[in-house]
Amino acid sequence: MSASVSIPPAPGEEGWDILFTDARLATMVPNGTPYGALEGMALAVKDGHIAWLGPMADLPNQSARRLVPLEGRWVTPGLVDCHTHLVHGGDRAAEFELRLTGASYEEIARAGGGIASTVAATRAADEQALLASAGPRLEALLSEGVTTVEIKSGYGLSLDEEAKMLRVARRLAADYPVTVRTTFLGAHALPPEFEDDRPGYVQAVIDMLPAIARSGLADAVDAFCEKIAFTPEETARIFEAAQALGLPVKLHADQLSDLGGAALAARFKALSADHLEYTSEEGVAAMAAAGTVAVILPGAFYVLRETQLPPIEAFRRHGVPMALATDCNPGSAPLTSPLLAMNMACTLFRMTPEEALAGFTRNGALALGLGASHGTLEVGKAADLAVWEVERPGELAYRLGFNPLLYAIRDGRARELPMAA
Ligand code: DI6
Ligand code: FE
Repeated sequence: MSASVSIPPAPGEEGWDILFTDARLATMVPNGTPYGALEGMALAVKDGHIAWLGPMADLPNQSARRLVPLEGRWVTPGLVDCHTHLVHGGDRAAEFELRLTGASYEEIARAGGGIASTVAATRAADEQALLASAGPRLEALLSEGVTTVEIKSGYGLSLDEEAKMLRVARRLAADYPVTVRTTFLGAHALPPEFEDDRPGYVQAVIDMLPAIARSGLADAVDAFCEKIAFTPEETARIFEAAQALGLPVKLHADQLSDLGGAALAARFKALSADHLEYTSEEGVAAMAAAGTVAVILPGAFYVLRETQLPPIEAFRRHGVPMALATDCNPGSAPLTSPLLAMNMACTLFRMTPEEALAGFTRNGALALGLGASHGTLEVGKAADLAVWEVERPGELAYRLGFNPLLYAIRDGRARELPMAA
């Protein structure tokens, strides 16, 4: 077998860039087998895409510039972290301590701490400083196999400051081996200059949208629909404006109370509704009908010591795809470990390890509108792969604080290929 693949390409003949042999693939393509698993497989990469995938015995006589024998190791799609607030100034460690002495997230937010304190720190930081502070957080995600990440604005709360955050997110995409999708979250909180003028700020967000759309800095628009943030009516106005500009929407919905956020997201055919602890059966049904993905965020649930469980069983019954994400943010989820998020989803929410991995691959991609190009191992999709030193894929959700990633490949490129022949 290896003789047939080590022949260099003849002049004019295009060979593969990389050929992985003897792999176990968790394709995450629903094929009746857990994890869409296929064993004894080869996978070839060409021009950043999966060019061929099949049993070793069927491997065509095709040259490859690099041969990587995997010796039975498991390969999953590169992980997709579809909900983060990775770019922000400062931290909220002091607030963490306050909460430990009894103050609630809502009390802190109402007293001007919480998101508002991160807004002040983010406004005070220049792009270079934001880039420098986001870098290590992004590195932590990459070290656990993330190849696609969504990054929200939402701590700037003016056109210039939101654009600054989004530019930093785009810079991260240029500086690191990761695909970045950006989301404009102007409707995250009231900035201090609009403290007593909610309608004024909602209008200001609507007025920011055309410039945001023109700039190409945002791939989607999000809002925080909650008693401590924006009402369903305000959210709907912002979504109408976003849709008129051709921007898809997503929503922080039903995290702390049931405001009908899931149904609202569904009404706008949102890519996703996120959090969803308080979502009703009607909300779940509306999401199913609209094709809106449920993004489950166990990190925030854990940190805020919430007790209301998201309706996982209802999502299953209605066939709503469940994505999973870190929600990496300085307040409710200072979490940069997708593997720990998978464990939390299983331990706290009784999701299965397979659902947890689907949440960080196939369904994470769906939540970003990238279902056609990312999230599964299939010919034609991006060659985004993670290679793991595990005996079975369920181990990814099983351990706490242990990282079995050998290496990740994004668009067919690795920072290093330790086992390259
Ligand atoms: N929900 C969240 O999980 C984050 N924002 C939001 O709307 C929390 C943001 C923060 O506390 O800084
Ligand atoms: Fe969030």
